[in-house]
Amino acid sequence: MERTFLMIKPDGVQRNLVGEVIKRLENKGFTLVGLKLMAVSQELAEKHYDVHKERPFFGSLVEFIVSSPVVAMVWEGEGVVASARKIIGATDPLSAEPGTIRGDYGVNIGRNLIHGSDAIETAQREISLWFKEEELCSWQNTMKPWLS
Ligand code: RTP
Ligand code: MG
Repeated sequence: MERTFLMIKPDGVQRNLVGEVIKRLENKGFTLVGLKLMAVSQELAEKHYDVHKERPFFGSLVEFIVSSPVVAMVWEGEGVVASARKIIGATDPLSAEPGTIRGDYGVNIGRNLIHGSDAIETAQREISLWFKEEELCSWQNTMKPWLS
């Protein structure tokens, strides 16, 4: 089953949007398979954003990610990589559509609340960068027949 890596950035945690983000992914029908609140090391932040290392915003981006805890998550489901990117919205919150996380809550490109893997291969790389295999749980919903 397809998996993606999402990270609620320091601004999302500080603005108490952790529950809201999780709710939107749960409501869509995706399955949470990994979750941790963590302080990020300089090394991990630099590796994660390695693709942007020549960009002018790289230093301030890494500095922001290590400044305060983040919530790292792995979500599972059909088409979850692309779908989570849609739920998150465009990079610049001022261009992001209402109804998306960034469109509803973001105000600044450098404070856009959440990261989501941009492709299946990127997701695989990011999941193994942020999580050990034993930190991830594969599980099935066995409550459905019991509740309905
Ligand atoms: P992310 O990787 O965080 O999910 O965001 P994204 O794919 O939508 O955007 P990306 O191009 O990968 O950029 C990574 C993060 O860098 C910051 N950024 N600042 N012009 C700027 O100042 C600028 N451009 C990008 C954003 O926080 C973006 O999420
Ligand atoms: Mg990106």
